[in-house]
Amino acid sequence: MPNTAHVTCPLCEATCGLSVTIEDSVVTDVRGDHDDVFSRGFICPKGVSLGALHADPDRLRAPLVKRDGEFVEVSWDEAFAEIDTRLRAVVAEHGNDAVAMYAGNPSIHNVSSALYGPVLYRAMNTKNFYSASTVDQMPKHYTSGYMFGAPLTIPIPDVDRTQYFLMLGANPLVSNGSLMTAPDMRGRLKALRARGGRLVVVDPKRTRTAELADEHHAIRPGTDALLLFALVNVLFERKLVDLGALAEHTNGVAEMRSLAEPFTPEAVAPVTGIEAADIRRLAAELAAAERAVVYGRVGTTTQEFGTLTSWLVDVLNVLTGNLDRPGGAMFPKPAASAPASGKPFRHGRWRSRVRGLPEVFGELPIATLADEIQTPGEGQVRALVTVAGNPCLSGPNAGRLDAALGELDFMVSLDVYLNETTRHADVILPGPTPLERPHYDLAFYQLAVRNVAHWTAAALPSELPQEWRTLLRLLGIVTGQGPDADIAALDEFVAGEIARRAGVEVADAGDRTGPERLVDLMLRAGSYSLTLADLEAAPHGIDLGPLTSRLPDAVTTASGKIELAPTAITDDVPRLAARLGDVPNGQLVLIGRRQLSSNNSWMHNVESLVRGSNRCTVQVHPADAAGIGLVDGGRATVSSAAGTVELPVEVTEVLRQGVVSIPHGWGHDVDGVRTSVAAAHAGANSNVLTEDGPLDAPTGTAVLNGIPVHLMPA
Ligand SMILES: Nc1nc2c(c(=O)[nH]1)N[C@H]1C(S)=C(S)[C@@H](COP(=O)(O)OP(=O)(O)OC[C@H]3O[C@@H](n4cnc5c(=O)[nH]c(N)nc54)[C@H](O)[C@@H]3O)O[C@H]1N2
Ligand SMILES: Nc1nc2c(c(=O)[nH]1)N[C@H]1C(S)=C(S)[C@@H](COP(=O)(O)OP(=O)(O)OC[C@H]3O[C@@H](n4cnc5c(=O)[nH]c(N)nc54)[C@H](O)[C@@H]3O)O[C@H]1N2
Ligand code: SF4
Ligand SMILES: [Mo]
Repeated sequence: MPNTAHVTCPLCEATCGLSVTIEDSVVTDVRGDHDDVFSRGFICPKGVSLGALHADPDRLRAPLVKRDGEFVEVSWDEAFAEIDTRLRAVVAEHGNDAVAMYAGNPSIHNVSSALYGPVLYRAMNTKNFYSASTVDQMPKHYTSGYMFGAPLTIPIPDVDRTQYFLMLGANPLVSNGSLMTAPDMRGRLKALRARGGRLVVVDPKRTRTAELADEHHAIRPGTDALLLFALVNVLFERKLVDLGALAEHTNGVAEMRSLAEPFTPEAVAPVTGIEAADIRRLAAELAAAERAVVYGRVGTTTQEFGTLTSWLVDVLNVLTGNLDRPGGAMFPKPAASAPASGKPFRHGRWRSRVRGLPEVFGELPIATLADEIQTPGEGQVRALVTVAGNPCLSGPNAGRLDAALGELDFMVSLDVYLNETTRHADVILPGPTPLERPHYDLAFYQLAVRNVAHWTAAALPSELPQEWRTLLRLLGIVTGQGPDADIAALDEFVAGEIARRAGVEVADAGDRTGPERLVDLMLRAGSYSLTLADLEAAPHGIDLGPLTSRLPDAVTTASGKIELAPTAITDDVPRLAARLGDVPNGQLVLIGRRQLSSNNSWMHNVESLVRGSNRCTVQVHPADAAGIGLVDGGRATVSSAAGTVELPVEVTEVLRQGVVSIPHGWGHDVDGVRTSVAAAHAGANSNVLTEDGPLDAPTGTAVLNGIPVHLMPA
């Protein structure tokens, strides 16, 4: 008899509910769950392929240890014994900072690593903690920390009730939304327009989202902060600033007025490529809309002025009175959340050894990991632990990082594949696939456009240990208890800590263990006093209603008020002001793009996902192509200050002239990997072209968009 499991898809931020049909332990069908309270049947090609991912013969099913340069399958005990000996040797000789850790994107989409990873990272007590955040959303954590008091106090567009949506550097029709958990963004944006609302997209490319919009502005890459500052300037100039109920909760309005003064529409127009008249009109429309929201995503955070852009997005939401009100930018109230520290946010508690870059939110920029590995001296990084990350494809100046990983004394990877990064490891510890593990989307319900909760039990039994067990075994090694520490005792300790901070009793969770117990405790401590049993009784999820106003409680700054102009942010304004007058000079610049059937670097080994449009090409505007002698379907050599790649050309007028686009996450044609499908659809690694020198100054986030490049026919 087939049975149907109702699961939350953990692959991207949309958290779709899926119905998975299983016959004799084989997945025979995956479709959108029409009864899911949030996604109502929506699904994308990646969700459909969860069964194929599970069945992938290349996926790792036993630990691997490298012996004489070749990986061999070993028992779990042997793998941990190897780690115990070699990792402890590095620490004994060189200290804790000699061990770096890198947490990749899927580690936050996985309830095991989301809850138990941080316990390991803290116990390692190294300055060298890195993650995908500094090639992604770190500017948003930083600005949220300084404006609202905590790095996870991130305002989310209330897309279902807004009447005016100004969206920059995001393509949710392809990405399915980010820092805005909302399944079926096409449906939601169409509904916005159907109720008479307006969607304005700012993107150097006419994306699928831009196609759907009322208005699209093809901005010059990297100049969003100038555009947003000009909108602020017009709001003050035309006396359109109206904080409404926010006024009594906000500091810094006068500072904003003077900071915005130099950034007139006329001053920024030639730099951004957006007409002054359009900027004035956009500001007036934004102010006039009954309910409006400004939102920026990865195109605005992974660029030279990521922090200033993230900041100005929320400054505009406050100055127009749209923060914390329905239809504006609101703070979700998740059912389960990690108890906050209570201390006001600050950064720079330590600095990187080589470049002196400040710590932000507990980590250092991934752009400087190669420096730390390759620069000799006290504190040099000699060992690395990666958890669900592929920085050799996802990090800036990837050619250099790849070489640096080859120079380590010891490396351990928790990963499901032997790929471009994990090939450098000495030990690879595999984990279960999404269908073999329980799931609760701790991170993304905190960023969702509705308050919802859905618990997923493992749909299939796992042949591999759950990753929380693997992480606790590593914790045992790191804390000197050896490779066979008492996992149950360590888990008891972790649960005790969570319960203490949340103000509940461990015993309340009964005889549950692992993530089940932690989620149960966090639900009990949460705003709705739910239990895991409540969620287990609701296979299609529980809808906790639309977002609600949360001021003043949500704001935890030292003043208790929203800080519009904290110096930790405004100190970077002179760097931006220096760009006024910086008009295009004919230099081509590179931006990235996401593809519907892709998931950063790692789902290219599923045959159904690498067919058709999912191709790694360099897109070039027809006028630029003609000037260089490139033809559609031909090949181009693309070079930057960091490196050179060669790939097929796609000539398309959807790009702004002067801008070329290459998707990231490709370049699977390296030696020693075990991903046969991906290798046959290798593509080129766009991060060979991105640099690790220039950064978003406040946060050290890599500049992945707006890279100067040269193209030539290959
Ligand atoms: N040029 C450019 N570069 C970019 C971006 C861009 O837009 N342009 N985007 C950036 C962004 S936003 C991000 S988030 C990063 C992502 O950067 P990373 O997180 O470094 O890379 P991913 O491609 O997500 O790699 C995920 C790894 O986790 C493994 N994995 C998948 N599922 C699991 C699991 O359940 N358990 C374990 N242990 N391993 C698992 C995969 O095999 C893969 O090795 O890339 C960034 N890089
Ligand atoms: N199908 C699919 N979905 C994904 C992923 C995936 O790889 N594939 N990755 C997931 C991850 S990790 C993340 S972080 C999210 C990201 O989610 P989104 O931010 O929605 O992702 P992108 O599609 O990269 O959209 C970024 C847009 O920024 C534009 N852009 C580039 N430079 C600039 C600039 O300087 N200014 C402006 N205004 N725009 C610019 C690009 O043209 C692009 O359209 O997607 C997630 N969802
Ligand atoms: S949109 Fe995201 S969550 Fe939904 S099915 Fe696709 S990958 Fe899964
Ligand atoms: Mo990301």
